[in-house]
Amino acid sequence: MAVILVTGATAGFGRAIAVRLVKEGHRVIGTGRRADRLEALHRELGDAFLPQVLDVTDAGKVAALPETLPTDWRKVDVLINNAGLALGVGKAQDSKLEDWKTMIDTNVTGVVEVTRAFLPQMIERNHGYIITLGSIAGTYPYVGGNVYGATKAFVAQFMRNLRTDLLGTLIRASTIEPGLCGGSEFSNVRLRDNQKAADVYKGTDPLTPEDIAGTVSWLLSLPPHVNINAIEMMPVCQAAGGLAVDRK
Ligand code: NDP
Ligand code: 8X3
Repeated sequence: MAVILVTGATAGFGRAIAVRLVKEGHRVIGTGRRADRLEALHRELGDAFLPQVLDVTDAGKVAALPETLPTDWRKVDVLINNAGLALGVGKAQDSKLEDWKTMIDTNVTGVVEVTRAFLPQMIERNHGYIITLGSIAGTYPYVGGNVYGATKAFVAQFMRNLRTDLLGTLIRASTIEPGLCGGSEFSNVRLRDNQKAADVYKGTDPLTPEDIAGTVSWLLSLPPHVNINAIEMMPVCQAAGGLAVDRK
């Protein structure tokens, strides 16, 4: 059974992943900014869950995390870079620069810094698995996807390059790229409006956080010589859109 660090375990995918992996017998370190949510999860899951308040945009705290973990939690076998967010659905010309910076700080710099913090111990042990949440938005452009999609394209290429650098080691690296997924706070955060967020999923049968947790669980069940580079997953009710044409 593994020690697994899940960033962004206070809601949505991260929470579902933590719950599933603890139920499967793993020990899970769950991070996020909301201490009350982490404490509630600790009460629910017991001592197989270690809550760690962490803002992934706090570079100093991220770098210090491996050494500040309790000694019997320090050998992290699996890192799941899940914390992330989208802010806004406006076109580039209508978007707020501050929102763009927050997405880059969280989805790009946060992922890079957390990964860099845990790589040395994985290299030292020649053992480990890094799984990062990308998105279909990193592959398919859509109106309002601008910087969010670009951060997820970064994640996809970062993970491909990481995998290349790790060739010759036993460390694995995978990206999960989901499409429309309900049951998380993603759209509430993005739209800053709970009614509009609920409307995003009206009439659809979207993926669920449990579907993502199941995918993580499947990845972890594979034999150690198998590396899944990337998984793109959508609900049956979604498909990649066609190319846009402006007709006068
Ligand atoms: P949620 O909003 O439900 O959860 C996001 C999690 O990220 C929360 O636990 C939040 O914790 C954490 N987080 C955000 N910012 C920070 C930060 N600065 N420091 C630490 N933690 C942070 O979203 P989802 O579960 O839906 O999304 C999880 C991941 O999956 C994201 O990377 C998202 O981009 C990606 N994704 C989501 C899809 C969807 O449709 N839902 C589809 C494809 C990809 P807290 O606020 O407590 O810090
Ligand atoms: C979330 C999926 O389509 O809203 O990454 O960008 S989408």
